[in-house]
This record gives sequence, structure tokens and C-alpha cells, in this order.
Amino acid sequence: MKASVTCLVFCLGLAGYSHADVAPDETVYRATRAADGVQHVRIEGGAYFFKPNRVIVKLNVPVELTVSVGRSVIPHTFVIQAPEAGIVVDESLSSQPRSIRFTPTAVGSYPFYCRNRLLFLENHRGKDMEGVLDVVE
Ligand SMILES: [Cu+2]
Repeated sequence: MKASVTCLVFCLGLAGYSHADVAPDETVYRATRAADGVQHVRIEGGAYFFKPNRVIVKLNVPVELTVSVGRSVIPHTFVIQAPEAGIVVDESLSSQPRSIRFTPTAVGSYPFYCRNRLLFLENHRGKDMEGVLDVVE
């Protein structure tokens, strides 16, 4: 009896987490310098998320972001506007991975997001298609 109650609680818990419309929780990727001296980061986008949605990179070490989206009729973009840190990115995305290179020059937390909007509806950023790039010492 006790075992079946435990299972019931556990199974309900799992069902709660598998709800497809809920935005994924924060997924963190901490980049490290690879043998080529570059911090390689892969970000996957979709309607409406970026995964990981929190990326931590080291200051003054080159970064190569490889960004793509799953097959979709909805166009998406990847934007970072942080000229104060030497990072200005505005790219259209497709299922073909796209590489973006920059070297972060200032510590801080910089948002990345999709700037697209579906007709007059809410923009994708407002639907959780955003994340944070943390530049650390
Ligand atoms: Cu989008």
C-alpha cells in the first residue's frame, strides 16, 4: 500500500513536469577554453525557447557560438546587443547551424533573444525565447 502511494505521488510529479507548453527551466552551460583556445558553445532554439538559456563564458577569451533552430515555418533570430562588451549579434536562424564569433571584453550579464514577432502578436522574446550570457573573470 505504501509503495503504491509513493508511486502515485512520483508519477503525478512526472506528469506535471512533462507538460509541453511550460517553458523549460533554466538550463546552464559553463563554457571552457578548448584546445584551440576558443570557448565553444552550442545553443538550440525553437518555439519558444533557447537551450541552454544561461551561458557562462570567460572574459577576454574568444567565443564561438553555434546556433540553430529546429525545422520550423516560424522564422527566428538570435540577437545580443552589448557593444560595451564587444558583442553585437543579429542573425537569422535556420536548421543549418550558424557560427558566431566574438571576444567578450567586459564582465556582465547580457540578454540574448529572438527579436521576431508573429504578425501583431506578442514577440518571441516575451514568450521566453530569451536567455542570458554571463561574462565572468
Ligand atoms: Cu523567434
